Amino acid sequence: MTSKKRIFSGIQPTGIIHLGNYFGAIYNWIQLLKKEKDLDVFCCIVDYHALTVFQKPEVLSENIKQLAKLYIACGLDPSRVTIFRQSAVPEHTELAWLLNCITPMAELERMTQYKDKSEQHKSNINAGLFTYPVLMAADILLYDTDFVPVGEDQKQHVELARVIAKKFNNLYGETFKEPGVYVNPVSARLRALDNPEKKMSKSASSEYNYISLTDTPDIVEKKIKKAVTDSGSEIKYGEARPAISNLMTIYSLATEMSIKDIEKKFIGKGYGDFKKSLTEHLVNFLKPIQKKLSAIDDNELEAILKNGGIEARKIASKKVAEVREKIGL
Ligand code: AQP
Repeated sequence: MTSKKRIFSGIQPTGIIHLGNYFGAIYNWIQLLKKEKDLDVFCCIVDYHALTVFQKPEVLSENIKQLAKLYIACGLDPSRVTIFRQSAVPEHTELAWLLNCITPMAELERMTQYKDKSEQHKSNINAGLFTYPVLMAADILLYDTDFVPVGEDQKQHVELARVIAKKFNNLYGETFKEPGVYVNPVSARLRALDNPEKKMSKSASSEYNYISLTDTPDIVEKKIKKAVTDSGSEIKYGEARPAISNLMTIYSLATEMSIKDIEKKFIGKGYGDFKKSLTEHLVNFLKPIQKKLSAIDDNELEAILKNGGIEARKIASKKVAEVREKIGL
């Protein structure tokens, strides 16, 4: 096992990533990297997970490339982190099968994301959607991960990975590290701009649900203008005011201003002023990411992904060999 602390996390290439994916996941990976110099970080493009919802092949391959570029454009330095495609490391699916055979159905039936996604995709409730958390457990456990930084919606899946690790260790002897979970309380769950009852989601049916990292200034302006607000007109944070509180959270994340300071700044002003200012800050926030994104070369990206896959496989293949031996295969 590694002496360095290791983190593993991934994002599905199911669309262009949004502010929720950025602040709920990527931002935390970067902060952890800044805080701890001696950290081993695995940033995966979980393309097998994406297949639990039908993806058009040409769109999927574009989304995989775009997500890898966005990782880099957001500040993940390929010389410090391992960026790779899940499908480039076959040990993920091999371990998933082995773990499937010790995972109780009842545990999977409790998963809220399975229930939500089955509700959203009634015509395609496939077995992969049901066993998705086992593949995610395999992703995490393959690398002796110390902790997994995720948004709130994925917390239950990381907890299941712990349960599966414990069960395997009890049956076959100490093999897997039980991973911890890290959820940033401020950005744990950014809500949809068009419905604060729902979370921001890249595969939402309306583009007014989210701000993508590639949205142009015009689109950001249009989306923020259309974003729903609560009754009343005050810029005040509170549980009874989920829509404006969500926009204030986004404001705070993009500007690093505290909620209190934002409230003070907008005393006596209305939603119009607030939205105009939020738009300006978001455009400025996205500008450097988009600039960096447009400068990434396709061939260079391919080399980064290839190398990432080779590095990941070195660790994953050792772990699977150990597991096979313990099981008696
Ligand atoms: N709204 C959100 N707020 C905070 N964090 C979020 N995450 C997702 N949505 C929010 C976090 O982003 C990481 C990557 O998520 P994912 O792509 O693996 O799948 P997801 O959680 O299902 O995200 P989406 O955007 O809703 O994708 P689709 O539409 O394909 O289902 C995770 O750490 C997640 O917690």
